[in-house]
Amino acid sequence: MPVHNADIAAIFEEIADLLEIRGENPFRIRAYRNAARSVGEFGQDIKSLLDRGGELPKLPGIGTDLSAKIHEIVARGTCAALEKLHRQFPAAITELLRIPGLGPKRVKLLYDQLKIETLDRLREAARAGKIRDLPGFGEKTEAHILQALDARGAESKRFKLAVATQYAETLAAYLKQVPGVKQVEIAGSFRRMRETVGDLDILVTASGASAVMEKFCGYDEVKEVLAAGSTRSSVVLKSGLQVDLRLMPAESYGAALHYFTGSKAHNIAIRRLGQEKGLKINEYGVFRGEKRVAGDTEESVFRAVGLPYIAPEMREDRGEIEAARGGRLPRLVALADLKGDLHAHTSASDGRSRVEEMALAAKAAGLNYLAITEHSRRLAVARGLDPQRLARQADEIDRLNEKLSGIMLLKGIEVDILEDGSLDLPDSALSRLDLVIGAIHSAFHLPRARQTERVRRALDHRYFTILAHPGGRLIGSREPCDIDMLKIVREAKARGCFLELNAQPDRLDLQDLHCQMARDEGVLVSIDSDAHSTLDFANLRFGVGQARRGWLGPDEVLNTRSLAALRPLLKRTMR
Ligand code: DGT
Ligand code: CA
Ligand code: CA
Repeated sequence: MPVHNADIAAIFEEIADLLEIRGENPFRIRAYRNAARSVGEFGQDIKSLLDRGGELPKLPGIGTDLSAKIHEIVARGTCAALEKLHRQFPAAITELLRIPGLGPKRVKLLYDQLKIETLDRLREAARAGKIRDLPGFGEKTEAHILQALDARGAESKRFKLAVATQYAETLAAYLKQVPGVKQVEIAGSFRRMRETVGDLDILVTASGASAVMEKFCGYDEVKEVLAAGSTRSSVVLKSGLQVDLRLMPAESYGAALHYFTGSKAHNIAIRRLGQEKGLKINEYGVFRGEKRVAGDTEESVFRAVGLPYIAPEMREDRGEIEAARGGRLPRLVALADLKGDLHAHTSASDGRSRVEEMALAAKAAGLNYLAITEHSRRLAVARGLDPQRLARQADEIDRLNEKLSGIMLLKGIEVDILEDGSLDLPDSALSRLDLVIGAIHSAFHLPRARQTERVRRALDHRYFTILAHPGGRLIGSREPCDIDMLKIVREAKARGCFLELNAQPDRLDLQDLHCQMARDEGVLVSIDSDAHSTLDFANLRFGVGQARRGWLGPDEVLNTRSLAALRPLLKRTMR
């Protein structure tokens, strides 16, 4: 049975949830949650690694006990610890925890008193007015629960890009080794690097005799085959992710790749261009009458309509066709352009690796510099730093820089922007740092004018350098703050400040349209991992994808600069 990192992570999360409902020791629960995150964010597929005879990588927060569990899960698809908990609680009960306002205590109460163990039962009970009488609930809570249940039903299931990547890359590797298979490409929103994908669209070419369709439908992880044909099949994986596979003749590969990469709006615009030239464009090729004139490569499709190649990330019909026609297509930033990372945590706050380990991992990821930016004291849950601890870390960084080679550490902080726009640490603590990243971690719901003014004041601060995750959203769980982003971009420009594009898979914040806005206004964007462990530098690729969707070129990204070129930009005196 194929088990992906995301599956292992889900099992650890479920164990943590069930332990929480049982009221277990918080440290034990936290250990499982950390392990889930550690595994979920690991850049390579653990099962494939073990299958190839490799060793289990040293993951942060995973000791002997959890390692054994990972081996067990990889081998059996589950583990005894979870099975034991399932004997005590129904599995579905953890779904109740996903309802906002329902913590473990309340879920336990619902279960003990009303035998509620599924979302359906919860809805019934709420409709029947049975929940309001439970201790600590009340009519208002009951109404909130009903609202939350309705909101859930309305939201269709999309997968975060990083999660989809785990499934997509393993499946593509599996398909590539089927005899006769030549090309395998994952098209659709995945190739356009959208922050979430609805389903995967995979394109394959193969020699005549290939059994690729049978192999696809027989893939161990398939839960349901929706359609099985000789050139087109659709399946649903156990994770719920749908995958469409199309087998195309080699001469149509480019046209098909273009068609299935989308977006639909971009395709329609290209097809219209073709019509103006008397061409018919579909997934099989570009035709003049009956005659095929292009379509073996994507380039040939663009060439047929008189355009240069347009990168997949730009294909949203947001002006890319006009830009291509006018010879104004930007050269987009690539992962290899990044020279450093300006946002990372260590075990001094809520990270899981030591400063030196982070430095070495950044170097191994091909970076020349790394800013250490812990949380500030206000964020107590993350063990934020006060001025004394910050000063001690600065000393440590100075010492490490003496001894490290090939990587330079910068001294920074991710300081909380308080509700009134002031910073959580005094000037005396900030003055010694190379850069100050400011972020909102509270009062997300201020009205637009106040939220905007709050950030504007923060930017005004003499030591402020980069606004971290400017929108404040968490994909799928927290809407962005209501803020006048154009105003913020302009205020940043006026002060020589920068905006971050945070590459964490559930942030990807700056959003693509705001990247374009920053570009138009001439504000540099810093693509940062916000790494909490040595593995998180792998997320930079998703940040780069988002930047490309926002049309950013290397010059428009702050951390493509060499350290020598960066330093003066960070200095307030130069602004
Ligand atoms: P998703 O899956 O919702 O994240 O988004 P996509 O873009 O992957 O959309 P999907 O899977 O429905 O279709 C894949 C691509 O196929 C889409 O990007 C463009 C192309 N496509 C689908 N339907 C149409 C259509 O009706 N007309 C044209 N021109 N292209 C289409
Ligand atoms: Ca799709
Ligand atoms: Ca599809």
